Formats: sequence, structure tokens, C-alpha cells
Amino acid sequence: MGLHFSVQENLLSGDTAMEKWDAARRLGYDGVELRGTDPADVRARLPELERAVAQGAVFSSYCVISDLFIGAWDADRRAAAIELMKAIIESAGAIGANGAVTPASYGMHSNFLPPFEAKRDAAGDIAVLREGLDVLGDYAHGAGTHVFLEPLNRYEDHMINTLSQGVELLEIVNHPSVKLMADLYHMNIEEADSAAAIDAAMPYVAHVHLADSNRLEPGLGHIGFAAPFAVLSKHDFPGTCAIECLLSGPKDETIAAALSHLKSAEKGA
Ligand code: LER
Ligand code: MN
Repeated sequence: MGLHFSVQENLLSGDTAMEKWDAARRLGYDGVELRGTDPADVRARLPELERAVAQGAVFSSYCVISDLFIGAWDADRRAAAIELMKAIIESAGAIGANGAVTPASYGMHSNFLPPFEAKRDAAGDIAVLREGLDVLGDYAHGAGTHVFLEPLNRYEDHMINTLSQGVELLEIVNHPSVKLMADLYHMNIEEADSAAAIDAAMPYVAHVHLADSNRLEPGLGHIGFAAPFAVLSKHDFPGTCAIECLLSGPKDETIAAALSHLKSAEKGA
């Protein structure tokens, strides 16, 4: 059947959700990944998304774009992150998206950059992430969708950098609605072998993000997509591979070229 490819909405031409889906479909994609920043905006947008779905649009997934994260130091900020993710999860469920993406944190602290000392120990990290994912997992179950936990590279997050750390956490969380996702850009920094890491993390891996090694669109850097795609294909991966990247040129041309690069990789070319 082949892999399913989608693309984040900011990389598509068009203003409305339907125009973005039309652009994605015209270029050969199977879906659009939405981005959510504010709970009120996410809720306000839902009727438009539902109308687009009724007209045939496919939204694969809904990614949080915010400085609020479930792993925040501060309890108030963690609570605000949960509220934002609940709004995203509600919408994801209502429009048939596979899941709502969140990292543990983004840009909050890196053990590899000054001041080097985190404000919480590793056990404290696991405790807050477990609590947050448990709440969101129940919420996703009720909404008929999933939470996708995203490991980020060491410069963007200090808690969950690799798929195996993600699996360790999800084994503790033990919630059927909380899955792992694999971003091949972050993995090209953190994993010894991205294909082997995905293979080892199955069946937790339910979603994929795609960018090349320099975070430009696939084809503009030195990531080999064929090996990870072969592993996904071997597992008959039912999830979606969503492009999340910077663009080297005009939207339509670069996103079309990226898809042909990805399809060649899928064929093993
Ligand atoms: C951040 O680098 C990233 O990959 C996003 O998907 C985080 O939500
Ligand atoms: Mn990502």
C-alpha cells in the first residue's frame, strides 16, 4: 500500500484549511499536518476544519507549536500546556487526525549548553512527564485519537532525546492512547542508526516527522531516507510521515520536489 505522506500547513499555499488540503493533494500528498499555538484559536478553528473534512480534506495529525510544554519546570506552565494539548486533542479527534504531537519540552533547557545544570533531576522529569501523559492519554482516548510524544535533539530538550528513552518512558506510562513519534531530523543528531532505532521502538512508533539533516526539505541534505522507510514498510506502518522543515525555495516547487525525493527513497532508489 505504501507509506502515507503529509506536510505541515505552513508549507502549503492557500489561506483556508480547504485551500491547503487542495494544495497538498494537487502535489501528491495524502494529508496535512496542522499546527496549534493557542487553545482559544484551536477551538475557534474547529468548525472550519470540520467543514473541510466534510468536503474530503484529510488532516493526518496536529502538532503543538508553543513555548508551553508538559515538562515545564513550573506547575502553572505545565497546567497551561495541558490545556493547550487538550484543545489540540479535541480537534484532532473531531477531524479524524491520527494524533496530537507534543515533545517533553522545546527550548527550555539543554544539558549541552550553559548553564548545564537542570532545575530538576531525572526522576523529577519522569514524574512530571508521566503525570502529563497520563492525563493527555485519557483525554485522547475519550476524543478517539492519540498523543504522540516526540523526542527532540539534545539542544532542544534535555529529557527525551532518543526513541529508546521515549520507549522507556512510555513503558512506565503504559497508556494505549500515548504513542511515540520519530523525527528523522532529530534522530540524525541523536541515533547511531535511525532505521535500527525505529525497528527497535516498534510498535510504539505511530507517527514520523521528515526534514533533511540541515532542516531543509528532504533532498537538500545528507539524510538517507531509504533505510528508515524500508523499516516502516516492513512493519506496514499505518501512520503518516509528515514533512516539517524549512524551505529552500518557493512552496509548491520545493514541496513537490521533496515528495519525489521521498517516493524514490521509498522505492529504495
Ligand atoms: C521541534 O524541533 C520539532 O521537531 C517539533 O515537531 C516540536 O513540536
Ligand atoms: Mn518534529
